[in-house]
Amino acid sequence: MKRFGIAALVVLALFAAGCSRTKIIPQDQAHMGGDNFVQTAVKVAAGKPVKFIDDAGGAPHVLVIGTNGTWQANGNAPAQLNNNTGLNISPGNEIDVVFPTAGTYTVTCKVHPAMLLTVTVTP
Ligand SMILES: [Cu+2]
Repeated sequence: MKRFGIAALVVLALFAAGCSRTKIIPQDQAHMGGDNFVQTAVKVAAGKPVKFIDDAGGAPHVLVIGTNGTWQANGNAPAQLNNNTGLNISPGNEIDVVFPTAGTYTVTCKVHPAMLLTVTVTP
């Protein structure tokens, strides 16, 4: 019985350690590394913000609506992302961007053209 108790404690401790390492990212958060989106898709309801979070060091990201580092105009997209200047986000910063209109959008980075995020905005 004592052995079982110790074994159970070990299993519990390992389980707790495993859980604390598993980070669940909310669907409306777009985390960025030095040159990538940590996850490639986010989902949000129309009128609610996507939180763009630059967790890493390195060059700032310059986010625009589009693909391959190139802005592609989309009248339904948030104004902050829908221009060729883009939204600057520096390491350590986070910026909320409200998507007012339902639809599917892609966000890329002018500095890192391989960055691609799909934003699904539900009605
Ligand atoms: Cu970037």
